[in-house]
Amino acid sequence: MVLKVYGPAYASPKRVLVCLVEKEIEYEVVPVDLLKGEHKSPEYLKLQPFGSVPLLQDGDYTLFESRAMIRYYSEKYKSQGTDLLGKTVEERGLVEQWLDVEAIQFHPPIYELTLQIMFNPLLGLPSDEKSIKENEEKLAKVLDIYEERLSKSQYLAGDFFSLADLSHLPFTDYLVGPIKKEYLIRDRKHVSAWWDDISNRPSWQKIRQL
Ligand SMILES: N[C@@H](CCC(=O)N[C@@H](CS)C(=O)NCC(=O)O)C(=O)O
Repeated sequence: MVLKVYGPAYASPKRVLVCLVEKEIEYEVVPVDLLKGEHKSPEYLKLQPFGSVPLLQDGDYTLFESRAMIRYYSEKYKSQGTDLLGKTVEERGLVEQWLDVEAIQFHPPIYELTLQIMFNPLLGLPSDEKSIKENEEKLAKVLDIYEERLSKSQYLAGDFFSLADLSHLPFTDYLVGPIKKEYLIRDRKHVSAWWDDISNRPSWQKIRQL
């Protein structure tokens, strides 16, 4: 049975889909319209009690939380497709470290910019300029640390592409696209080269169009 990923149009599900493409795992997508509130329906909440996408069904096995999904499939199919976890436990430790940095440091400000600049207008809500300014500044500080790190290694966890890099793809794509803050990437030489490298991977070029 082919695994199903719910909500392919949105950024967090795309984190999972790009990983499945790198790992050469077949999948089906199930559309979920957040603007119509389909993620809050009683049937959906039975499967994903927090009411967000992605949700993944692999036969009888159900997962939510996109980063849990990418860790699970990268481990389960370690020797298939691109190895996204590193070759040694030390490399794995660095992959986990930078994956956590993405989730804990990078994601909160970029998610707030996404809500304020992209989604509030779609929902007819005002954008909070103070929040935009504060989160832009927070993200700039995080990217300064990335710039330093990427001046020493080609990718975040070392000289190999990993889940740590992949996890940044969907929301950074919003940042340089509809959020219109590409300068945050382009003003930093090493971050800019890293972004060109990872965003031009065929896996991401395929998934970003969904
Ligand atoms: N930590 C969750 C976050 C998922 C998330 O924020 N999903 C967004 C779409 S990108 C969503 O469903 N937003 C609607 C909502 O939470 O009500 C994950 O990584 O899976």
